[in-house]
Amino acid sequence: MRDKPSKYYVTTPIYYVNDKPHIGHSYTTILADVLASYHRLLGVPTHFLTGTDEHGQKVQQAADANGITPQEQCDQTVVRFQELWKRLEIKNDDFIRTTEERHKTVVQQTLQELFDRDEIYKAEYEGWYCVGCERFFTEKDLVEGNCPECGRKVDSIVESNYFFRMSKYQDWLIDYIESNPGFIQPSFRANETLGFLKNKELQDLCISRPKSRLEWGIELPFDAEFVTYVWFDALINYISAVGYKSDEEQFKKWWPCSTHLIGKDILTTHTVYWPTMLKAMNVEMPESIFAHGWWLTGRTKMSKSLGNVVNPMDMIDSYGVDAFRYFLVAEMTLGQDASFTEEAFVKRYNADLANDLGNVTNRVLNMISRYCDGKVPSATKGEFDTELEDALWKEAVAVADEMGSMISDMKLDASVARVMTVVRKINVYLQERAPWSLAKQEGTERQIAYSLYTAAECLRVCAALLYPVMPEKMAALRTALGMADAKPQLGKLSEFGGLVAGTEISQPGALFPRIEPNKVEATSSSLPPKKGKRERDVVSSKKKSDGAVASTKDGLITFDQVMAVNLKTAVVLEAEKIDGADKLLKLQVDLGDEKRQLVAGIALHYKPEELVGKTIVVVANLKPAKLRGVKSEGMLLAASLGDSLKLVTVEGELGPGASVK
Ligand code: ME8
Repeated sequence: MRDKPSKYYVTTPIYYVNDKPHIGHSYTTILADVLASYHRLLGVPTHFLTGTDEHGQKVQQAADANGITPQEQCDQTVVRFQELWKRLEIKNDDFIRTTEERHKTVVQQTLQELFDRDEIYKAEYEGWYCVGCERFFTEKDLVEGNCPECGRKVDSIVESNYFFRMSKYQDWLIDYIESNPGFIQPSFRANETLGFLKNKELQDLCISRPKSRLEWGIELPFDAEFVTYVWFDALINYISAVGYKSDEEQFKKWWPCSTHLIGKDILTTHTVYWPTMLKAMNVEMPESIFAHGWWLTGRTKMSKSLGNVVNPMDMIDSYGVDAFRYFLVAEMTLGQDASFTEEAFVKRYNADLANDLGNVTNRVLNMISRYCDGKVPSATKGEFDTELEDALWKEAVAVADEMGSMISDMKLDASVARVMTVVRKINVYLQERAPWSLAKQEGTERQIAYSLYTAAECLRVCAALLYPVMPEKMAALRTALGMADAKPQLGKLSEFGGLVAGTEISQPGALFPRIEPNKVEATSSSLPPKKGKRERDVVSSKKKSDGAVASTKDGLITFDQVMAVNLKTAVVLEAEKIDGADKLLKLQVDLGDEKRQLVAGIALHYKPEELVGKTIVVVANLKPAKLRGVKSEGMLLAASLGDSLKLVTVEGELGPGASVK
């Protein structure tokens, strides 16, 4: 593990309030939240800033289109960002709006100071302007006569404006980037900026807009005819929010920023404009600027202006916050682009969360219930071999130790993948150690206890490491494991013995219920279903008041009614007779993402030992009931004719949890 930093200050871009947020905005904000949470849990003083960029032409245009004032546009849209961050469990320490006085004052003071020092001057400008990017370009910059950034049409403009002497910092900036390899990350983005700086003469930056063209902005303190260029205003949020020119102590505490997280679309503004502005202001450089890739729809960037965005609220409604956060972090290799499809979401959810993590959680908790009276067992070694347990714990410690460097190297997706390998190893370990077989032998209580304690300890480590990504579910898992504090302390992870023997565990229910992939295919291609679609699919059949599914007058049922029955394959793990009930067998079955107990009236047709290992078909959404006082959580399917009865099975190797349609 690397040394802990003495403090951690992370920022997201401040988002334009011209439209509602989409998955791209959620992604950057979730990444920042994961990083902030990770550092907080390590005990590092942490500050996480996000906010909204409320000035400029885009906001003015949106307001005009909506028939409201720009301030109304800001006030109405900012709420949508704030609400989404709340739903996404984002724990930012501050939220800055650039229309706030605390920000506007700092921007004006900065402008005045730079103007007084001749870092800003007035000149007549002739050039090309892109409204979309809100940037000026020279004739040479244009690509086939269009904006070199977004490809849209540019307008010819001649006007007086104020300029920041950015060009004089060109050599300094090249040198700074070259001598600080971690400053722009990933390194290929540093090369991109260097390529730009080395191949082109840097121009001075136009930092004003005449009010005759745009009124919505911060007025220049030295010329009331002009407002500030939105980027010059916006970038300053990173320091105005932490006390620059207003609270020296706070500013010293947090600045320089540890990581400015941005999308690759705003690389130039952050790696050329911002460092040169800071240099002119005599303010220290941020430690790093990390540019991630784009979420694409097909091959195109998901963006508000292209209208191909996925609404995060729909995804949360359908699949829950934690699953959504997990997918975004796990699916995109940080720095690269990734394509968003709901099919990919469901695939990863079922594989990683329902099958691996959900399954191992159920197995560990169920076995502790069954073999250890529902209490965390004590782990005392004895006359038995603990090689498997030692190896498993070593793996958990290794991943806990590697986490620090993976986080500081911004390998968030890789760190999640690494934790999942341990989750899978716990599953493999349980299969190998087979506590259920040990339970059939005499005098194995201590070994079973040691085995389940080790598995639960490793699960505790995984839950702690995944906590920053899935705070709700991992808190639930920790509570289920009997941990008093729902929040983990990451510094103490590698000490064996975190779980307290004798503490009662609880059953959290299915943490990650499996999603039926064919439901998704039926409802969408790449975009998510409308609000609550998945839930609606499952419960859409007409119900009578007594809860029975109604059939139509002709005795036929609808397709929806058939689809309301959730049939799944299950593997029989254990089977035994029930005392005093000749016809009944009690089965323990594996449903892929959970274990269940079934009671089935098949004792006259099958011996218990014949059933173990068979793949059967089970009604998985049947209300639990008690048969002869024994709980049954589902029903198996069997075909009968006369006296004979045969279980419904599936052909070939499908395994548990497959949906039967
Ligand atoms: O640029 N994939 O605001 P903005 C991934 N106000 N991330 C995406 C994305 C996508 N398809 N689309 C947007 C601005 N983002 C300025 C920033 S900062 C001083 C001023 C994310 O609302 C990504 O973080 O256009 C990107 O940089 C940001 O949203 C742009 O948000």
